[in-house]
This record gives sequence, C-alpha cells and structure tokens, in this order.
Amino acid sequence: MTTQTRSASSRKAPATSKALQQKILHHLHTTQGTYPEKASALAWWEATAAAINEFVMAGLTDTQKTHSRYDTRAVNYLSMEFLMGRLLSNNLHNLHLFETTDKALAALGQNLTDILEQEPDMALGNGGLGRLAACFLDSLATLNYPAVGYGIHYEHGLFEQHFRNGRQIERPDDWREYGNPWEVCRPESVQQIKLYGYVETVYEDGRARKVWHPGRNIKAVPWDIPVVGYNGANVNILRLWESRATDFFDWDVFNAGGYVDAQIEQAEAEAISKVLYPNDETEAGKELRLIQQYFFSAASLADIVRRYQRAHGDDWTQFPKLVAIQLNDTHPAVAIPELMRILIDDKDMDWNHAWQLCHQVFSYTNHTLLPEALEKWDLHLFEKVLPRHLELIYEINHHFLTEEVEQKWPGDDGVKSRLSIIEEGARRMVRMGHLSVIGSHRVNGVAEVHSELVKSDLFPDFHALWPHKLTNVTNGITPRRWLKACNPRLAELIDRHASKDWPVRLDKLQKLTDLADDARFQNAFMKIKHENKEELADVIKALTGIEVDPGAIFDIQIKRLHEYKRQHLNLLHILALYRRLLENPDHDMVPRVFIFGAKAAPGYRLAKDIIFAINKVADRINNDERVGGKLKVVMLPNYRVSLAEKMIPAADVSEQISTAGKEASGTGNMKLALNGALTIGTLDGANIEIAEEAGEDNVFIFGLTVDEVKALNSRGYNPYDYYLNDAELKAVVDWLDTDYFTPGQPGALSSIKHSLLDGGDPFLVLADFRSYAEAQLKVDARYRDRKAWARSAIINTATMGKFNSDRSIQDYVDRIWKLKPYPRDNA
Ligand code: GLS
Repeated sequence: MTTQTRSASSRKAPATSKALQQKILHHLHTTQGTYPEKASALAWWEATAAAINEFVMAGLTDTQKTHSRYDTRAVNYLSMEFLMGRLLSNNLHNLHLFETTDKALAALGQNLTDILEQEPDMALGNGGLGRLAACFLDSLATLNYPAVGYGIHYEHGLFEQHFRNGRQIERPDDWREYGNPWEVCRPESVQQIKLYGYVETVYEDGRARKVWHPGRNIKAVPWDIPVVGYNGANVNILRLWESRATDFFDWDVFNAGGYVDAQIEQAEAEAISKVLYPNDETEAGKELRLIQQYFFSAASLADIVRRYQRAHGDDWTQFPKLVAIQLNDTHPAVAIPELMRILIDDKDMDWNHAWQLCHQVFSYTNHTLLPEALEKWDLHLFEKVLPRHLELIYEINHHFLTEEVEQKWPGDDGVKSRLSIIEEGARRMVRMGHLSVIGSHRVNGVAEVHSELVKSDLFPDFHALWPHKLTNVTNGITPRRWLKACNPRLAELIDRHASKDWPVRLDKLQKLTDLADDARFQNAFMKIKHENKEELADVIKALTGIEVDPGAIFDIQIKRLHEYKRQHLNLLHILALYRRLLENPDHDMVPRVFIFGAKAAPGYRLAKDIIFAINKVADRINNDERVGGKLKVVMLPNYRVSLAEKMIPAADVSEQISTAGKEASGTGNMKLALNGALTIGTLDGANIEIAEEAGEDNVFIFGLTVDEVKALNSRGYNPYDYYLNDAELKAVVDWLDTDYFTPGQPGALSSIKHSLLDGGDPFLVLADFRSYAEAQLKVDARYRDRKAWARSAIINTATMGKFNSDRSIQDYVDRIWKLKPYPRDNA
C-alpha cells in the first residue's frame, strides 16, 4: 500500500520527522543493539515501535494519574477474546504520527509499509466477538471513558491456516515468539487463583462460615497493552492474564533426579493460558475451558477489588458507583459467583448486601442464539473445579426462584424449571446464560432483530419477569482502523469532501450523499476502488499465484466458516455460473472474482470440507480456459485482521448471506459497506439496519425472512422440494457428487450434498438458492451501469455513520454503564 496518499491529519503531530528519526535511531542502537547498515526489518520495526511507545507510555501515565486523581467510575470489559490485529499502524494513526514516521523512516532509507508488515497479528480471538471487543477498546479510549479490558494472555492465538492439497492445515500461532514491544508485565499486580479442593463449614461465634480448601493454586501474571485513543485522547489498558505455577520448580524433586517431574506442575499451570480455543460459537465442553474462564474472571475481579480497596478500604458504599463490569458473552459469567464469594467469604458481607452490589455492577451482552453456543457446564465438572461456586450458584438460584419467580408466578413449577440456573435431566447442567441474566442489571443483544429474538425466543420468561432488563445495543466498528488506516486513498478523498473530523463523527459522511450523482466525485471514488483492487490483485498473486483482473467485480465473503453463514450457498451459485458458461461460452456476464477468507474450527468436519470444496472448485475453474476469464475463485489462506485490512477496501460486493435469524449482528458487513461495497444479503442481524441506512435500492436483499424461516421450519422443511424442482440447483448439487472437481477421488465433496439433502439442510441453503441467484443477476445488471453502481457505492459509504463503534459505546454508556468522560490532564 502506498503511503504518500495518507490523509492529512486534522491535528498536529506531537513530533517532527527529524525528532522521530533521532528516536528511532536511538532505539535501534540502545534497545536493539544494532545499526542501520546491519539492522533487519524486524529490528527496524522494534525500534520504530519503541520510539512510538515513548508517546504511548506518556499518554498512559497521564491517563492513569487523571483516573486516580478524580477517582473515576470505570467499565471493566471482561472478554475471553480480544482480536487486536497489528498495533503499530493503528497507534501511528491515532497519535497523528503516521506521515511523520513515514518521512522519518524514508530519510533512514526504510519503507514504513514494509516495516508494518513485520508485526505479527495479535490474534487473541476467533472472529466477530473478539474483534468487537477490540473496536470497543479503541472507542472507549477515544471518547475518554475510563475502561480496562480484561482477558487472557494466550501464548498461542488463533491457529495459522495453511492449505495442503486444498485442505485446511492448522499450525500454532506464535505471535510473541520474538517478544512484543507493546506489552508491559506488572509483577506487582500478580494474583493467586484457587481451583478444585473442597468446602468446609466452620462455626464461629455461633455462625456458620464456609471455608474453601483449594486443591491447586495458580499464579495469574498481568501483561498490560496500552490502548491509544484517537486524536491524542486517553490511553487505557488491556490487561491480559498469564498463568504460571505458584511453585515454579520443585528443587527437591529435581535434585533427586526427577528432571521432568520437577516441571509437571509448571506445565499444568501454564496450560491454562496456552491456547485460545479455536471455536467460534460452539461450546468447547472441556475442563480446561472452564478453568480458563474462571482463571481470568477471578484474576480480573481480584484486581478490580484491589484497585477499589486501595482508595476506599472497607467502605463498600462507593463500589457500585465506581465499578461497572461487562460480561462479553457468558464466558466470564462465573465472575458473578466469584464476586459473591469475595464479598461473603473474604469480606464478611451478608448475602443481601453482597447480592445488591453484585447485581448493580454486572451487565451482560448476548452474542448468539445458536443453541450449541449457549454455554452449559456439567454440574459434576463444575463442582469438581469450583466447589464453592456451585454452592453459591445454588443459593443464588434458591433466592431467585423462591423470591422473584414465586412472587410473579405462584406455584408454577413449569416456569421455575425453565428459569432455574440448574437444568434438570439425565445430566444436570449449570446454565451460564441464566446465571448471567439473573446476576446482571442489564442484558443486551447486538442488533435490533437479534435483541428482539433474545426477548421473544431465547429468554421470553426472563423478559416477562423483568421487562426493562433486556435491551439492544447495535454493534459498531472503529472507523479509524476500518477506513482511515486501511483505506488511505478513500480517507483522503473524504477529508477533502466531508468534514475532517469524520473519524470521530462518522455521521458527517452523510454529506457525501450530495455528491453521489456528481460525475467527478463518482470517478474519483471508483478510481480509488480500482487502485485498491489492483493492490489486492497483487496480494492474491503473491499468496496464491492466481492472477485476477481488477476490472472484474470483486465479490468478497470473509468470516469464520460456518454452515449458518452459508459459504456453500455462495459456492453453489459459483457452480451455477460455471455451468452456464460451459453450456454457452458466450453467456453474458460481467467478469467476477469470488474471493473468500475463512478459518474453520479444527474439529468442524463439514466446515473444513467446504473449504476443501472451494479450493477444488477454484482449481478447476481458474484453470479452465473455456470460461474465458469471466469467472475466478480465490480462497486466501490464513484470513486474519491484517488481511481483512487489505481485502475490505477492494470489495465491490459484500456477501452477508446467513440464514435469517442466525447471525446475531455481523460486523464485517459494516466494514465492507463503509468502504463502498454493495451488500448482497439476507434480512438478518445488522444487515437489516444497513439496508435501512443505505436504502433498499443500494443493497441486494434476498431470501427468507426470520418469520418465513420460522414458518417453513414449523411446516416441515423438505430440501428435496427445492432440489427436485429446480433443474439448475439439482445439477450443481449433483456435481458435488462426481469427481469433476477432485479427479480420481469421486465422493470427496459428497459430504456437502449429503448435509443439504439427507442431512435436512438445517440452514435452508436450497430454499434460498433461487432467490440468491436472482439477486446476483441484479448485482451483475447494476454493475454494468457504472454510474448507478458508483452512486450506490458512495451512498453506502455515506450512510454508515450509525455503525461507528463510538456510537455503540455511547449507547452502552447511556443505557448501561453511566460513565463520565475524563480527558487526561496534559493532553
Ligand atoms: C458473534 C456473532 O456471531 C456475530 O454475529 C456478532 O457480530 C459478534 C459480535 O457481537 O458476535 N457471536 C459469537 O459467538 N461470535 C461472533 O462473532
């Protein structure tokens, strides 16, 4: 990506390029111990990061002083995942140091764009949920809200994806292998975490007390990553916990010759923060996963309580005034009984007082309706790992059922069993969703339609009980990373035609709608899109060897691979186009490149088969001269944040084709539309709100609605009804059963056909196929009318203001967190 076109900053850089040059050289010498003629690209990156860190750390210190001086109320955002991506480019943009650094490095004979490529992605998340957490941290800092992100310092983030003969191969991701210049270890804030063991009841002064005798102690070591707000705003922290053994190394065993045994405890303890579970929206169901959840929740709570008590001692009256805790999904739900344990067992508080505090501080975000993603823990497992917490959960449940539920529905056992935290059955389970709703004062979904479904389908009884508890906060994305930094040409065009403060006031892009019909603006807008496509074409060539024509429509589907997201619907349509071209080489269509990026959970067979199918179909089509260059298919390996930053600015079409009612929100849909892609999508998640903002004329909506999906399912869906009545659909589904795409291996792609027919097609791919194919014809027709396309693309960019994550954060602040902004002193 060229750097000369970076948009002019609206605020002055805090250093000249000369001064920065000196700093970089200084760090090259003194922290890297090398010199320009010898330094590797990695050393230049480290030295540049160290130079920039001087500004970051100064901002962090000022922010922390300000927070402590005003004793600020803060939100503590507990999340198992933070998908931060790379930090250097983002920090440079947020500090208005991008151009200065570019110049400084150029004067040193270095290229900033190449240096930025040295940074490994911080991939401590799976997909949307983790990236949302990262966008929220950016917005919280930008808006000067006191906030701490709490998560896990995974040694290995999301696996690296490679393809071997078209199949996904996973390799560990070693993002910190050579250190991480952004993080600071804080040994002074280490916490001890207890696990296993048993609970004893002791009687003191006629009172029963519970004493937990843990079977294991683990050390939680915090690493702080500064989060730099835009425009020199606050610098907050993301605190990530790493697990270590309490007794690091058993000298006695070692000396007695047990070299390996001496390290067992260490290995077991370190396993907790070793890997991120690579499941998106599926429950891992593993003891280790439960321990991970408790480990980081308990460490974070201990830290929150420690910070509070440092200022307020045993005066708990201020606690709910100063502390808000957001549970990002149910993963940290065990924080609720943990806070009860701290207050009751450690601080000697009575139940009602403790529960009152608890309930005031917690709130919970639901991110999915998929049943397999709604966490439930086997009660016996829970009891083994967290015996005291299970007792506390029983007690929370007892109070809830006998006081609240009984009062509302006297004598109704049916409602009690539906609402109980404990699910009865052959295997008794602890329902983490119920615990989260009961322990929180607010619960939110992540897009309008999703929040309505949370009320009506997921938690209807809770909604009847507490009509004001459930609310909506539509997701958002940070325009700093997802437009200003990743699409500098478009950012600069916007700087010139809308107001310069659009990176913080994204609603101001609306002004561009006035230019949607202006031929010169259209040309400028489409020229940028074309240049971005040329750059992506280079990336595609470099990563896959495939040559694509930037004049073709770039049609992009990037997201985790999951049946509900329906990459296979996209694939069936590609097969239909291929077939049309084979039947009639003159078939008239605008050349199209279908580009995918997706990782599949390693244990999700069908998802991996779909990746294989896409790769095999791509091989065949890309090497078939008969299609005359009208159709190409590309699956880019190792989709991640930094690759998304290259793909999104180059997209013409954004594929958002989930089964209605399944995608809670989506955020890739927002990023692509903001960068001028036209959505082809179902009325699902935030697509609905995108269509409202952009206008139905500027998106291509198809398929069954949420209500139609429900109606079809309750009538009894039979995929054969569609398969047998649509010759083209039947032909492409059957094609998957031949060896056309896998020569010599008939049946290699049959699992997809099987899932669509005998497997019952749970995500209604066949039901939506025809309407999808028709919508794709409209895409083709619109693209032929260059002016109409440009107009729609501009309107998409212009109308995405609502999806600024600053707006989401402001909604959280107004409806849930009630924070006040505190710009740092000395800013
Ligand atoms: C997810 C949803 O699937 C997405 O629709 C949503 O945009 C995201 C953030 O709210 O959360 N839930 C989940 O478990 N993973 C997600 O990406």
